[in-house]
Amino acid sequence: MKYEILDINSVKEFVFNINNVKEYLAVSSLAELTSSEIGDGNLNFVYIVSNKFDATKSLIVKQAVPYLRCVGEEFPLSRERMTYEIRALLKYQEICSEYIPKIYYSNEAMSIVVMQNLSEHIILRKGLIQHHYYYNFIEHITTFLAKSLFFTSSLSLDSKAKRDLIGQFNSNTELCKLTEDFVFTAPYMEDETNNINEECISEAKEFFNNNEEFKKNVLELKYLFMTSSDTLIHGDLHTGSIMINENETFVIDPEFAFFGPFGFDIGALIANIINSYISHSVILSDEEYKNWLLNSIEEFYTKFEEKFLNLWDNQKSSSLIKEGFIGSEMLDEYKKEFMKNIFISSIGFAGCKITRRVFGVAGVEEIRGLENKEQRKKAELQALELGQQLVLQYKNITNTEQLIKIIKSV
Ligand code: ADP
Ligand code: SR1
Ligand code: MG
Repeated sequence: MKYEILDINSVKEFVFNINNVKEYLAVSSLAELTSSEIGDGNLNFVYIVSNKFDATKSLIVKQAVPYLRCVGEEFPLSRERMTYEIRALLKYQEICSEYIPKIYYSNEAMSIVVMQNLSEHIILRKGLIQHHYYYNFIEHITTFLAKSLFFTSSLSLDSKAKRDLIGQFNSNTELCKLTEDFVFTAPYMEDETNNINEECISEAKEFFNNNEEFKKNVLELKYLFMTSSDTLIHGDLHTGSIMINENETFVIDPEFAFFGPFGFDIGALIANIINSYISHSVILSDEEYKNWLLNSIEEFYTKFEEKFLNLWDNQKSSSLIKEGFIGSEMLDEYKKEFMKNIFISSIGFAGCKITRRVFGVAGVEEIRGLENKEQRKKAELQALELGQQLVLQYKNITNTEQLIKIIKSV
Protein backbone atom coordinates (compact mmCIF):
# COMPACT_ATOMS: atom_id res chain seq x y z
CA MET A 1 0.00 0.00 0.00
CA LYS A 2 1.34 3.44 -0.94
CA TYR A 3 1.52 6.10 1.78
CA GLU A 4 -1.03 8.86 1.51
CA ILE A 5 -1.93 11.55 4.04
CA LEU A 6 -5.52 11.13 5.14
CA ASP A 7 -7.93 13.89 5.99
CA ILE A 8 -11.28 14.05 7.68
CA ASN A 9 -13.01 12.61 4.58
CA SER A 10 -10.52 10.10 3.21
CA VAL A 11 -10.11 8.60 6.70
CA LYS A 12 -13.71 7.33 6.47
CA GLU A 13 -13.04 5.68 3.12
CA PHE A 14 -9.88 4.15 4.52
CA VAL A 15 -11.58 2.48 7.49
CA PHE A 16 -14.55 1.43 5.38
CA ASN A 17 -12.17 -0.79 3.40
CA ILE A 18 -10.90 -2.68 6.47
CA ASN A 19 -13.28 -5.57 7.09
CA ASN A 20 -12.95 -6.07 10.84
CA VAL A 21 -13.11 -2.31 11.43
CA LYS A 22 -16.17 -1.93 9.24
CA GLU A 23 -17.77 -4.83 11.11
CA TYR A 24 -16.95 -3.28 14.49
CA LEU A 25 -18.48 0.02 13.43
CA ALA A 26 -21.52 -1.88 12.12
CA VAL A 27 -21.89 0.10 8.91
CA SER A 28 -22.80 -1.07 5.43
CA SER A 29 -22.22 2.17 3.53
CA LEU A 30 -19.72 5.00 3.66
CA ALA A 31 -22.54 7.48 4.26
CA GLU A 32 -23.15 5.89 7.68
CA LEU A 33 -19.73 7.05 8.91
CA THR A 34 -18.84 10.35 10.51
CA SER A 35 -15.37 11.64 11.49
CA SER A 36 -13.61 14.43 13.35
CA GLU A 37 -9.99 15.29 14.17
CA ILE A 38 -9.13 15.46 17.88
CA GLY A 39 -5.33 15.47 17.96
CA ASP A 40 -3.93 17.72 20.68
CA GLY A 41 -0.48 16.20 20.74
CA ASN A 42 2.72 17.64 19.38
CA LEU A 43 3.29 15.25 16.51
CA ASN A 44 0.43 13.44 14.79
CA PHE A 45 -3.16 13.46 13.55
CA VAL A 46 -5.82 11.65 15.55
CA TYR A 47 -9.34 11.05 14.15
CA ILE A 48 -12.49 9.63 15.69
CA VAL A 49 -14.51 7.68 13.15
CA SER A 50 -18.02 6.71 14.30
CA ASN A 51 -21.24 5.16 13.20
CA LYS A 52 -23.43 8.19 12.49
CA PHE A 53 -26.48 6.48 14.00
CA ASP A 54 -24.82 4.79 16.97
CA ALA A 55 -22.17 6.92 18.67
CA THR A 56 -21.18 3.99 20.92
CA LYS A 57 -19.60 2.42 17.84
CA SER A 58 -16.47 4.45 17.25
CA LEU A 59 -12.73 3.98 16.83
CA ILE A 60 -9.59 6.10 16.88
CA VAL A 61 -7.42 6.39 13.76
CA LYS A 62 -3.96 7.83 14.37
CA GLN A 63 -1.68 8.71 11.46
CA ALA A 64 1.86 10.11 11.43
CA VAL A 65 2.68 12.75 8.83
CA PRO A 66 6.21 13.48 7.56
CA TYR A 67 6.61 16.60 9.68
CA LEU A 68 6.30 17.78 13.29
CA ARG A 69 2.69 18.85 13.70
CA CYS A 70 3.23 21.40 16.49
CA VAL A 71 5.77 23.33 14.38
CA GLY A 72 4.44 22.74 10.87
CA GLU A 73 5.58 21.37 7.52
CA GLU A 74 8.81 23.37 7.76
CA PHE A 75 10.02 20.93 10.47
CA PRO A 76 10.37 17.60 8.61
CA LEU A 77 10.17 14.49 10.77
CA SER A 78 9.96 11.08 9.17
CA ARG A 79 6.59 9.40 9.54
CA GLU A 80 8.38 6.08 10.34
CA ARG A 81 7.89 7.01 14.00
CA MET A 82 4.51 5.29 13.64
CA THR A 83 6.31 2.04 12.76
CA TYR A 84 7.78 2.04 16.27
CA GLU A 85 4.52 3.06 17.88
CA ILE A 86 2.82 0.11 16.16
CA ARG A 87 5.58 -2.34 17.13
CA ALA A 88 5.57 -1.17 20.74
CA LEU A 89 1.77 -1.40 20.96
CA LEU A 90 1.87 -4.94 19.56
CA LYS A 91 4.60 -5.93 22.01
CA TYR A 92 2.66 -4.41 24.92
CA GLN A 93 -0.40 -6.26 23.67
CA GLU A 94 1.52 -9.54 24.22
CA ILE A 95 2.85 -8.58 27.65
CA CYS A 96 0.22 -6.41 29.35
CA SER A 97 -2.75 -5.96 27.00
CA GLU A 98 -5.05 -4.67 29.74
CA TYR A 99 -3.11 -1.40 29.91
CA ILE A 100 -3.12 -0.36 26.24
CA PRO A 101 -6.06 0.41 23.95
CA LYS A 102 -7.28 -2.56 21.92
CA ILE A 103 -5.64 -2.51 18.48
CA TYR A 104 -7.98 -3.21 15.55
CA TYR A 105 -5.66 -2.59 12.63
CA SER A 106 -2.17 -1.31 11.92
CA ASN A 107 -0.26 -0.59 8.75
CA GLU A 108 3.39 0.48 8.85
CA ALA A 109 3.36 1.52 5.15
CA MET A 110 0.48 3.92 5.80
CA SER A 111 1.91 4.93 9.22
CA ILE A 112 -1.49 4.28 10.69
CA VAL A 113 -3.06 2.53 13.65
CA VAL A 114 -6.75 1.97 14.39
CA MET A 115 -7.56 1.46 18.06
CA GLN A 116 -10.17 1.49 20.78
CA ASN A 117 -11.73 4.88 21.42
CA LEU A 118 -11.11 5.61 25.10
CA SER A 119 -14.15 7.84 25.24
CA GLU A 120 -14.78 7.22 28.94
CA HIS A 121 -11.26 8.18 29.96
CA ILE A 122 -9.34 11.41 30.07
CA ILE A 123 -5.71 12.34 29.72
CA LEU A 124 -4.17 11.95 33.18
CA ARG A 125 -2.51 15.38 32.99
CA LYS A 126 -5.94 16.98 32.59
CA GLY A 127 -7.45 14.82 35.34
CA LEU A 128 -4.72 15.96 37.74
CA ILE A 129 -5.25 19.61 36.75
CA GLN A 130 -8.93 19.08 37.60
CA HIS A 131 -8.02 17.74 41.06
CA HIS A 132 -9.20 14.19 40.41
CA TYR A 133 -7.96 11.37 42.62
CA TYR A 134 -7.20 8.06 40.87
CA TYR A 135 -6.94 5.38 43.52
CA ASN A 136 -6.16 2.51 41.11
CA PHE A 137 -3.59 4.34 39.01
CA ILE A 138 -0.46 3.28 40.88
CA GLU A 139 -1.51 -0.37 40.96
CA HIS A 140 -2.09 -0.33 37.19
CA ILE A 141 0.90 1.68 36.05
CA THR A 142 3.36 -0.27 38.22
CA THR A 143 2.12 -3.54 36.75
CA PHE A 144 2.47 -2.08 33.26
CA LEU A 145 6.00 -0.85 33.94
CA ALA A 146 7.24 -3.90 35.86
CA LYS A 147 6.01 -6.24 33.13
CA SER A 148 6.99 -4.20 30.10
CA LEU A 149 10.46 -3.37 31.43
CA PHE A 150 11.16 -6.86 32.79
CA PHE A 151 9.87 -9.05 29.95
CA THR A 152 11.76 -7.19 27.22
CA SER A 153 15.08 -7.14 29.10
CA SER A 154 18.01 -9.55 29.33
CA LEU A 155 16.70 -10.52 32.77
CA SER A 156 13.94 -12.41 31.01
CA LEU A 157 14.70 -12.94 27.30
CA ASP A 158 17.30 -15.27 25.90
CA SER A 159 20.19 -13.69 24.03
CA LYS A 160 18.83 -14.08 20.50
CA ALA A 161 15.32 -13.01 21.35
CA LYS A 162 16.62 -9.85 23.02
CA ARG A 163 18.86 -8.95 20.07
CA ASP A 164 16.09 -9.67 17.55
CA LEU A 165 13.74 -7.43 19.48
CA ILE A 166 16.34 -4.66 19.66
CA GLY A 167 16.59 -4.95 15.87
CA GLN A 168 12.91 -4.06 15.53
CA PHE A 169 13.39 -0.77 17.38
CA ASN A 170 17.00 0.16 16.63
CA SER A 171 16.21 2.63 13.89
CA ASN A 172 13.87 4.94 15.77
CA THR A 173 16.68 7.41 15.31
CA GLU A 174 14.77 10.62 14.69
CA LEU A 175 12.68 10.44 17.83
CA CYS A 176 15.69 9.43 19.93
CA LYS A 177 17.40 12.51 18.50
CA LEU A 178 14.41 14.66 19.49
CA THR A 179 14.86 13.47 23.07
CA GLU A 180 18.62 14.03 22.93
CA ASP A 181 17.97 17.59 21.74
CA PHE A 182 14.83 18.59 23.64
CA VAL A 183 15.28 16.70 26.92
CA PHE A 184 19.05 16.72 27.28
CA THR A 185 20.43 19.78 25.45
CA ALA A 186 18.50 22.80 24.15
CA PRO A 187 16.52 23.68 27.31
CA TYR A 188 19.78 24.17 29.24
CA MET A 189 21.48 26.67 26.91
CA GLU A 190 20.67 29.58 24.59
CA ASP A 191 18.80 27.95 21.72
CA GLU A 192 16.36 29.29 19.16
CA THR A 193 13.85 26.53 19.89
CA ASN A 194 13.45 27.56 23.53
CA ASN A 195 10.25 29.19 24.72
CA ILE A 196 11.11 31.42 27.67
CA ASN A 197 8.51 33.18 29.78
CA GLU A 198 9.32 36.91 29.53
CA GLU A 199 8.96 37.14 33.31
CA CYS A 200 11.92 34.78 33.75
CA ILE A 201 14.47 36.15 31.25
CA SER A 202 17.14 36.97 33.83
CA GLU A 203 16.68 33.64 35.64
CA ALA A 204 17.02 31.82 32.30
CA LYS A 205 20.25 33.69 31.47
CA GLU A 206 21.66 32.87 34.89
CA PHE A 207 20.64 29.22 34.51
CA PHE A 208 22.15 28.88 31.01
CA ASN A 209 25.44 30.54 31.91
CA ASN A 210 26.26 29.42 35.45
CA ASN A 211 25.50 25.78 35.70
CA GLU A 212 28.52 23.71 34.83
CA GLU A 213 28.06 21.02 37.50
CA PHE A 214 24.45 20.53 36.44
CA LYS A 215 25.47 20.27 32.78
CA LYS A 216 28.15 17.71 33.58
CA ASN A 217 25.50 15.52 35.23
CA VAL A 218 23.13 16.05 32.30
CA LEU A 219 25.88 14.72 30.04
CA GLU A 220 26.15 11.58 32.20
CA LEU A 221 22.41 11.02 31.91
CA LYS A 222 22.32 11.82 28.20
CA TYR A 223 25.12 9.33 27.64
CA LEU A 224 23.14 6.69 29.54
CA PHE A 225 20.14 7.46 27.33
CA MET A 226 22.24 7.23 24.16
CA THR A 227 24.09 4.03 24.96
CA SER A 228 22.03 1.76 27.24
CA SER A 229 19.86 -0.88 25.65
CA ASP A 230 18.46 -2.39 28.83
CA THR A 231 14.89 -2.86 27.75
CA LEU A 232 12.01 -1.66 25.57
CA ILE A 233 10.97 1.72 26.94
CA HIS A 234 7.94 3.79 26.03
CA GLY A 235 10.23 6.78 25.73
CA ASP A 236 7.68 9.54 26.42
CA LEU A 237 5.72 8.34 29.44
CA HIS A 238 4.45 11.67 30.74
CA THR A 239 0.96 12.17 32.12
CA GLY A 240 -0.22 13.19 28.63
CA SER A 241 0.53 9.64 27.45
CA ILE A 242 -1.88 8.04 29.92
CA MET A 243 -5.67 7.91 29.62
CA ILE A 244 -7.55 7.12 32.77
CA ASN A 245 -10.74 6.92 34.83
CA GLU A 246 -11.48 5.63 38.35
CA ASN A 247 -11.29 2.00 37.21
CA GLU A 248 -8.96 1.77 34.24
CA THR A 249 -5.58 3.04 33.07
CA PHE A 250 -4.31 2.98 29.47
CA VAL A 251 -0.88 3.87 28.14
CA ILE A 252 -0.98 5.51 24.70
CA ASP A 253 1.44 7.08 22.23
CA PRO A 254 4.64 4.96 22.41
CA GLU A 255 6.16 6.47 19.25
CA PHE A 256 9.43 7.23 21.09
CA ALA A 257 9.85 3.53 21.95
CA PHE A 258 13.32 2.04 21.67
CA PHE A 259 15.75 -0.06 23.72
CA GLY A 260 16.95 2.35 26.38
CA PRO A 261 17.73 2.61 30.08
CA PHE A 262 15.47 1.06 32.74
CA GLY A 263 15.09 4.35 34.60
CA PHE A 264 13.80 6.54 31.78
CA ASP A 265 10.04 5.80 31.86
CA ILE A 266 10.08 5.66 35.66
CA GLY A 267 11.78 9.06 35.79
CA ALA A 268 9.32 10.54 33.29
CA LEU A 269 6.37 9.57 35.43
CA ILE A 270 7.92 10.80 38.68
CA ALA A 271 8.76 14.11 36.96
CA ASN A 272 5.21 14.62 35.77
CA ILE A 273 3.67 13.89 39.16
CA ILE A 274 6.12 16.40 40.61
CA ASN A 275 5.06 18.99 38.00
CA SER A 276 1.48 18.49 39.09
CA TYR A 277 2.54 18.87 42.75
CA ILE A 278 4.30 22.16 41.95
CA SER A 279 1.29 23.45 40.04
CA HIS A 280 -1.07 22.63 42.90
CA SER A 281 1.36 24.20 45.39
CA VAL A 282 1.24 27.58 43.66
CA ILE A 283 -2.47 27.66 42.85
CA LEU A 284 -4.27 26.68 46.02
CA SER A 285 -1.79 24.81 48.08
CA ASP A 286 -4.41 22.13 48.60
CA GLU A 287 -2.51 20.09 51.20
CA GLU A 288 -4.69 17.00 50.93
CA TYR A 289 -4.19 16.80 47.16
CA LYS A 290 -0.49 17.56 47.43
CA ASN A 291 -0.07 14.78 50.00
CA TRP A 292 -1.89 12.36 47.75
CA LEU A 293 0.51 13.22 44.92
CA LEU A 294 3.55 12.75 47.18
CA ASN A 295 2.19 9.47 48.54
CA SER A 296 1.62 8.39 44.96
CA ILE A 297 5.29 8.92 44.14
CA GLU A 298 6.31 6.87 47.16
CA GLU A 299 3.83 4.09 46.44
CA PHE A 300 4.73 4.17 42.76
CA TYR A 301 8.36 3.35 43.27
CA THR A 302 7.81 0.89 46.12
CA LYS A 303 5.24 -1.08 44.16
CA PHE A 304 7.23 -0.98 40.95
CA GLU A 305 10.28 -2.39 42.72
CA GLU A 306 8.28 -5.07 44.50
CA LYS A 307 6.61 -6.24 41.27
CA PHE A 308 9.78 -6.11 39.21
CA LEU A 309 11.72 -8.14 41.81
CA ASN A 310 8.88 -10.60 42.05
CA LEU A 311 9.04 -11.22 38.30
CA TRP A 312 12.80 -11.59 38.59
CA ASP A 313 12.54 -14.06 41.50
CA ASN A 314 10.29 -16.24 39.38
CA GLN A 315 12.62 -16.22 36.37
CA LYS A 316 14.81 -19.29 36.54
CA SER A 317 17.26 -18.44 33.76
CA SER A 318 17.81 -15.78 31.11
CA SER A 319 20.56 -14.49 28.84
CA LEU A 320 22.09 -12.82 31.91
CA ILE A 321 21.83 -15.46 34.62
CA LYS A 322 22.10 -19.17 33.94
CA GLU A 323 20.42 -21.34 36.57
CA GLY A 324 23.04 -22.53 39.10
CA PHE A 325 25.55 -19.81 38.18
CA ILE A 326 25.53 -17.94 41.50
CA GLY A 327 24.41 -18.60 45.09
CA SER A 328 21.17 -17.05 46.32
CA GLU A 329 22.81 -14.72 48.85
CA MET A 330 25.16 -13.12 46.33
CA LEU A 331 22.35 -12.98 43.78
CA ASP A 332 20.23 -11.04 46.25
CA GLU A 333 23.07 -8.59 46.75
CA TYR A 334 23.43 -8.22 42.98
CA LYS A 335 19.69 -7.54 42.66
CA LYS A 336 19.86 -4.93 45.40
CA GLU A 337 22.62 -3.04 43.61
CA PHE A 338 20.81 -3.43 40.30
CA MET A 339 17.64 -1.87 41.73
CA LYS A 340 19.60 0.93 43.36
CA ASN A 341 21.07 1.84 39.97
CA ILE A 342 17.61 1.87 38.39
CA PHE A 343 16.39 4.16 41.17
CA ILE A 344 19.21 6.69 40.99
CA SER A 345 19.08 6.91 37.21
CA SER A 346 15.32 7.43 37.34
CA ILE A 347 15.86 10.37 39.72
CA GLY A 348 18.42 11.88 37.34
CA PHE A 349 16.07 11.44 34.38
CA ALA A 350 13.20 12.90 36.42
CA GLY A 351 15.37 15.96 37.10
CA CYS A 352 16.02 16.46 33.37
CA LYS A 353 12.37 15.90 32.53
CA ILE A 354 11.25 18.55 35.02
CA THR A 355 13.89 21.08 33.99
CA ARG A 356 13.39 20.68 30.22
CA ARG A 357 9.76 21.77 30.56
CA VAL A 358 10.71 25.17 32.05
CA PHE A 359 12.47 26.92 29.13
CA GLY A 360 12.29 24.21 26.45
CA VAL A 361 10.11 24.14 23.35
CA ALA A 362 7.49 21.90 24.94
CA GLY A 363 6.08 22.98 28.29
CA VAL A 364 3.45 21.29 30.42
CA GLU A 365 -0.09 22.61 30.65
CA GLU A 366 -0.24 22.58 34.47
CA ILE A 367 2.67 25.06 34.63
CA ARG A 368 3.09 26.85 31.30
CA GLY A 369 -0.68 27.07 31.00
CA LEU A 370 -1.15 28.98 34.29
CA GLU A 371 -2.89 32.22 33.35
CA ASN A 372 -1.88 34.13 36.47
CA LYS A 373 1.58 35.52 35.61
CA GLU A 374 2.88 35.41 39.18
CA GLN A 375 1.75 31.84 39.71
CA ARG A 376 3.32 30.75 36.44
CA LYS A 377 6.62 32.38 37.28
CA LYS A 378 6.59 30.89 40.78
CA ALA A 379 5.84 27.41 39.44
CA GLU A 380 8.51 27.68 36.74
CA LEU A 381 11.15 28.76 39.21
CA GLN A 382 10.20 26.00 41.64
CA ALA A 383 10.41 23.45 38.83
CA LEU A 384 13.76 24.87 37.77
CA GLU A 385 15.11 24.62 41.31
CA LEU A 386 13.77 21.13 41.96
CA GLY A 387 14.83 19.76 38.57
CA GLN A 388 18.33 21.07 39.16
CA GLN A 389 18.48 19.60 42.67
CA LEU A 390 17.53 16.17 41.36
CA VAL A 391 20.11 16.27 38.57
CA LEU A 392 22.81 17.55 40.90
CA GLN A 393 22.10 15.03 43.65
CA TYR A 394 20.78 11.99 41.80
CA LYS A 395 23.60 9.65 42.74
CA ASN A 396 23.07 10.36 46.43
CA ILE A 397 19.29 9.98 46.48
CA THR A 398 18.77 6.31 47.19
CA ASN A 399 15.22 6.07 48.52
CA THR A 400 11.82 7.72 48.16
CA GLU A 401 11.95 9.35 51.64
CA GLN A 402 14.99 11.36 50.56
CA LEU A 403 13.27 12.26 47.31
CA ILE A 404 10.08 13.45 49.05
CA LYS A 405 12.14 15.51 51.49
CA ILE A 406 13.81 17.34 48.60
CA ILE A 407 10.47 17.93 46.85
CA LYS A 408 9.02 19.40 50.04
CA SER A 409 12.06 21.63 50.62
CA VAL A 410 11.67 23.60 47.37
P1 ADP B 1 0.73 12.67 19.53
O1 ADP B 1 1.54 11.50 19.08
O2 ADP B 1 0.52 13.65 18.48
O3 ADP B 1 1.29 13.21 20.81
P2 ADP B 1 -1.30 11.26 21.06
O4 ADP B 1 -1.20 9.80 20.83
O5 ADP B 1 -0.76 11.79 22.33
O6 ADP B 1 -0.70 12.08 19.83
O7 ADP B 1 -2.84 11.64 20.92
C1 ADP B 1 -3.27 12.99 20.91
C2 ADP B 1 -4.60 13.09 21.66
O8 ADP B 1 -5.58 12.28 21.01
C3 ADP B 1 -4.53 12.57 23.08
O9 ADP B 1 -4.09 13.59 23.95
C4 ADP B 1 -5.96 12.16 23.34
O10 ADP B 1 -6.73 13.29 23.68
C5 ADP B 1 -6.42 11.67 21.98
N1 ADP B 1 -6.29 10.20 21.87
C6 ADP B 1 -5.21 9.50 21.45
N2 ADP B 1 -5.46 8.17 21.48
C7 ADP B 1 -6.74 8.03 21.93
C8 ADP B 1 -7.60 6.90 22.16
N3 ADP B 1 -7.20 5.64 21.95
N4 ADP B 1 -8.86 7.14 22.59
C9 ADP B 1 -9.29 8.41 22.80
N5 ADP B 1 -8.54 9.51 22.59
C10 ADP B 1 -7.27 9.33 22.16
C1 SR1 C 1 9.61 19.03 19.78
S1 SR1 C 1 9.30 17.54 20.55
C2 SR1 C 1 8.28 17.89 21.85
C3 SR1 C 1 8.00 16.81 22.80
O1 SR1 C 1 6.73 16.24 22.56
C4 SR1 C 1 6.75 14.87 22.90
O2 SR1 C 1 5.66 14.54 23.70
C5 SR1 C 1 8.09 14.63 23.54
O3 SR1 C 1 8.08 14.81 24.94
C6 SR1 C 1 8.94 15.64 22.86
O4 SR1 C 1 10.13 15.92 23.51
MG1 MG D 1 3.17 11.66 20.74
